[in-house]
Amino acid sequence: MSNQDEIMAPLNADVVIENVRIVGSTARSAKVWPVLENACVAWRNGQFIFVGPSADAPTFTAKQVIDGQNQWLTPGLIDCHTHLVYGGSRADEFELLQMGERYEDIARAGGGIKKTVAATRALDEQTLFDSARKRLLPLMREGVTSVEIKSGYGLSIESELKMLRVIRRLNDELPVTVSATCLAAHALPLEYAGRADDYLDMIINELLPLVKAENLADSVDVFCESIAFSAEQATRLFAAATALGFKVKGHVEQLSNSQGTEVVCNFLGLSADHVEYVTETQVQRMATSGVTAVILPGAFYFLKETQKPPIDLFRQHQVPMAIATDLNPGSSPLGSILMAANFGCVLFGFTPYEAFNAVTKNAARALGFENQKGRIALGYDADCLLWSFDHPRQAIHEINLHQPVQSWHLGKERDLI
Ligand code: DI6
Ligand code: FE
Repeated sequence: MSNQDEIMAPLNADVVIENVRIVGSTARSAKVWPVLENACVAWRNGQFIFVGPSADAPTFTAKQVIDGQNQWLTPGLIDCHTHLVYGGSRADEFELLQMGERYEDIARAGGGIKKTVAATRALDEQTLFDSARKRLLPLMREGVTSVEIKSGYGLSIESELKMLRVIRRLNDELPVTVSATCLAAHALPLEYAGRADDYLDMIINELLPLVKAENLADSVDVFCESIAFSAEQATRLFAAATALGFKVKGHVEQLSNSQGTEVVCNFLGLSADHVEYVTETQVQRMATSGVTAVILPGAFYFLKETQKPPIDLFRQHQVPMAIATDLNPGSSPLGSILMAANFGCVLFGFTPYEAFNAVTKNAARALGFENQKGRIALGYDADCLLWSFDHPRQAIHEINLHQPVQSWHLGKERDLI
């Protein structure tokens, strides 16, 4: 066959969507939405094989052709930081707090993370799976096609493995991509009170090799904070984790500056998360180390914090910013990525376009998916959403008023009723 014939031959596609508007991926500024009007996309085997103006589209032989009716097609949303697998509820503690009790007293009486650990340990794997599925579905209905989920409420070999198996099952049984993170270094379990280094030894010498052997996690995370683990301990953990081939990331500078950011940067980690107390020097380190800032406005809101992450510094030093829900039973019971994006705007000053990128391409980067997800582009996974709004900024502005009219994960249409 000559070259000419090859060009003329119709392209085989599974699905073609004609007549849509697409948010482009290169903007002139953080204020101007780049838009591709009259666009056409096509995919085969779960990956885009054409994205561009309809006028440039080749002829397709397609199993399904959809008229997009000039509606918007966006990439699937990505929630890159959640703790949505857990047992029990902490709504009773919220009630006590609102009635004037002090957080420290509640925690001392066995509340807080300890309470969630006890409740999570008590559940069998199936019950834990069912309750997590119930929390994941609302995110998916809103348009989430990739989500990161952490362990960290087991804090024992058996219970951490149970959580991680549930997380893998969510990936295997639901039409969503789940990135699994081992956060055994979330808090010190009661059995190890006063023996943080022994607990860390257990994670390093026993738990992580088992997690690796069963391929139960992609990354390892740590809560680096005065009330949790130190920068030295985080360094020890990351050295072991990277030696086993895990990617690393950290909960850092949330409540104080504990120098966790430097540790994430030293190990060229995926992301530094929370980062309310980060300094300009640390932001510069993040920029040169390619570390994404994951901003979690839900925890800031629920904890009634006042220290905001320095988003101007991230802009200035061109550190990509992602936004995530941090969905967890205590500090961020927030099951909406679009509301998290809205909080990023209202609480921290993101522009709606920055917030949109923060829950799509920058969130993909925070998971190491930057060449695969978060954009509607040639060769990328066909994770995409068709919406009926007039403009995507509406979904960031108007809380709980927008859901995709159609959604696809790896090229397959999802039915999420
Ligand atoms: N930072 C937080 O805000 C949460 N974990 C963490 O590392 C708290 C999680 C909880 O309260 O259950
Ligand atoms: Fe978190």
